[in-house]
Amino acid sequence: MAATLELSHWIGGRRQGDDRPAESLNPSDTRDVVARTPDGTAEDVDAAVSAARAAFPAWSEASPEVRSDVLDKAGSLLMARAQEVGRLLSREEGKTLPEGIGETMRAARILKYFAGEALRLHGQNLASTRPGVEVQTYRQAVGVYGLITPWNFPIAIPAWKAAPALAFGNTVVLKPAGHTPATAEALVAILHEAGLPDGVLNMVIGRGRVGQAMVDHPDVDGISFTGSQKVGAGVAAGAVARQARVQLEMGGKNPLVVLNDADLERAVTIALDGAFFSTGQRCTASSRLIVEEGIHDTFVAALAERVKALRVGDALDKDTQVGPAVSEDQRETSYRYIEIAAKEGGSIAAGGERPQLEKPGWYVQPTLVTETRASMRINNEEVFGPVASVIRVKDYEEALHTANGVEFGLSAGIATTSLKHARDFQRRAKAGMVMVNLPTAGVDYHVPFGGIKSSSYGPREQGFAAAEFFTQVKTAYSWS
Ligand code: UN1
Repeated sequence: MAATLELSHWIGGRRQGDDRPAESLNPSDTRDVVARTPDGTAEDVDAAVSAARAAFPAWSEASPEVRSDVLDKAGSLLMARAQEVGRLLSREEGKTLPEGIGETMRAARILKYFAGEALRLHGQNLASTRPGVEVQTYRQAVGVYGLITPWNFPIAIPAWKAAPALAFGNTVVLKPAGHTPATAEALVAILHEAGLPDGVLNMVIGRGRVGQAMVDHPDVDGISFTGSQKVGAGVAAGAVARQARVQLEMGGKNPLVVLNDADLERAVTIALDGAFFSTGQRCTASSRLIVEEGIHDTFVAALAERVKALRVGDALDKDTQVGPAVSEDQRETSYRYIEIAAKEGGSIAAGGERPQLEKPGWYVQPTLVTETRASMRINNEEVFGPVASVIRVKDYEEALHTANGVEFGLSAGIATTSLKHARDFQRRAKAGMVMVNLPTAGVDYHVPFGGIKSSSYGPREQGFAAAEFFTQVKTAYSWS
């Protein structure tokens, strides 16, 4: 068994906190303790915010080249260690090794992308309505950002929040998810190794009270949060009450519409990927498969066969296609929803049972529930596991209506060979991201990410959109 890591907070460029009452376990084999960690307090957050505040003037006034170089170097270091860090990620989070390495590479590329963006921060020059007057807009660093990140993308999400914050001259306090502190720590350590000045990026490990202390701290200027809707609502309320900036990414109940004219093989492949890869633990997962009558039975039969063939196992085993759920809680949530769906009239076309594996881990058999109705709980509440449901519809209009009929609106997909329907769906799907003949999950890192309705709140993340949240605009007038 691999060694247990002894983690600390990072405050003011140093590791601090050697009382370690908490631990993160390997979900593939719960006898393996991945890391022991401190359990952060409001005092730790206060120390981290002070360090971030003290580091802000020099960092925000440094040449963008300084910030660009650090991010670029960190990206290169992370790429060079993608195997090792990806392995740690898979051991701690439970996604398969290729998924863990892939996510690590994605984080590295995000660092490099924002290394470029640091140099491209720009404003506008406008003619004033008054002759002789010039108007310019600038984007400037805001101050200290608090980042609250989830366990399901334990390195990519910290990277895609921290990289733009740092690129544009802000300083940061990061609270990584309790299940995956070691992976986030690897990122923080690499950024320091790349030359990040002390105090520019701090990390406090702990439970909800750490996040709450960040949300309530008068010296934190903005909060970026990815997690559940319930926690997100409290984060927003707390931040807005003291007029801090806030950005939330929450759940999804993402539809994949399959029309009669779809390429069957393509539709099955994207449904399988969207619903079950990364153990279905993606807010962009295709959890509702909305299938037109004419192709329904063929599609369901083909997909069920592929779902049954998925090999569930230890994330680090090379034959594994679906790793375990991250925790016992997440595993039980999947089985609870499978039971609710069956009680409400759904039928289990694949999975449903508990896999019998030798290792003690939080395994879930990928499950496909068919004959469901749009009003059922399985079609309205986020499961966050390898569970997808099928809704049969009579035509495209009913499919679109069903796709849009939930409170979430993150990603929406359609499998079709009809240009007319693809274009119409792009226009009318109520979602922040629309995918044609592609899985709803698995997005690019250099374009805006985010949803509408209950899925997101505040400016978009990633790509050129990240500057909206991580800078503030100044409008300068001059006459001479
Ligand atoms: C992806 O689908 O590639 O928490 C990313 C999540 C999302 C990220 C999904 N914020 O699942």
